[in-house]
Amino acid sequence: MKKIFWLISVFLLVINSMALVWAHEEIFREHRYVVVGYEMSWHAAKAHAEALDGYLVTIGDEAENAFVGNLVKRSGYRFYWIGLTDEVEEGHFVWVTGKESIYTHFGVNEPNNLSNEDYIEVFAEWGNFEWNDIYDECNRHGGHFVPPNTHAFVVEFDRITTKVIIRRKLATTWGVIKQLTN
Ligand code: MFB
Ligand code: CA
Repeated sequence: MKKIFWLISVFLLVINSMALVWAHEEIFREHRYVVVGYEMSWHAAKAHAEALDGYLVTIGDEAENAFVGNLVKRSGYRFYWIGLTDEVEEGHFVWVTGKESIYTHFGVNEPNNLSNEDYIEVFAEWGNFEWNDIYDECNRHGGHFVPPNTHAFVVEFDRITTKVIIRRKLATTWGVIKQLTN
């Protein structure tokens, strides 16, 4: 009887972990990237990412920009927040991790700070994932509103967080086993 419970528990853990991978997320260069499809402001998305022990995605080069863009595109969203802002000093862009923004990938004539735009979104639907500065509302683009369920954000995790997730799942599974076998 105990052997059956163990088999079921391990099976559930494997499926659950795979589900974590399948839900619009992938690993790239030892980091995990998760596309979150809830529409929220840049600040709310930043807080949500940090509440998950991650951070709003930071992009260091062309390959990472293409990886993140394609991940969002495959997830079916049109726009997404990245963790870049010049809210402190206009024109001086810094990442949410505090790193200076060296690599950038702004669209033509961007950033243009049109009516005070301090937060960076990326267009996933065309081009090669150019960046645009916009104000802190996820459903406005210069006065017109984007359709619902088209604006996402990307949470980046250092590899260590993956182990935390798996450790938490093991603890949950172990708890289930103990309950079932008592
Ligand atoms: C502008 C862009 C601005 C808004 C607006 C709709 O580009 O700079 O941030 O997205 O389009 C023409
Ligand atoms: Ca802009």
